[in-house]
Amino acid sequence: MAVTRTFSIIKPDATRRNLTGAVTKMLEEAGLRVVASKRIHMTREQAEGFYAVHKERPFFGELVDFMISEPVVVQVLEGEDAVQKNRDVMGATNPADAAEGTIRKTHALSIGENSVHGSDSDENAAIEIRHFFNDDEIVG
Ligand code: IDP
Repeated sequence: MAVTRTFSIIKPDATRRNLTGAVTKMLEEAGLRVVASKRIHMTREQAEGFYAVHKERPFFGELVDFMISEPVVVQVLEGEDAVQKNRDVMGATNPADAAEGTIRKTHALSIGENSVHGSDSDENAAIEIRHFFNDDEIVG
């Protein structure tokens, strides 16, 4: 299995509750390595651009308002099959459907305030990483 990268966001509901370390620990224990990390307060433009794929969905406005409500921690994660590994440890979008031991089952508050984002493909991971990080900020 190839070592690849994925993009992660620790969302405002988690940073607000001081769970950055707890979430990162779960990512690391799943076999992912944090090779870049920064805490930012997203602008509305950044959040709308990042979630542009969802702009026709009914929850788009709510999602953007949430993502800019508090700081987030954006990270690049590296590991074998990183995209899938991260999706596995994140759990289902709705914490009510998430498996035991996943980040969302453990920490998420609702389908919207669900603690973490993770890229859904290698292609999107590359796009999302470029959205937030320069090459010299990623130290593998
Ligand atoms: P994912 O984050 O598990 O990949 P997506 O379907 O891509 O899930 O949705 C992106 C984000 O939009 C979710 O993580 C969640 O924060 C938000 N979201 C998805 N569905 C709903 C909803 O029905 N109500 C409110 N927010 C939602």
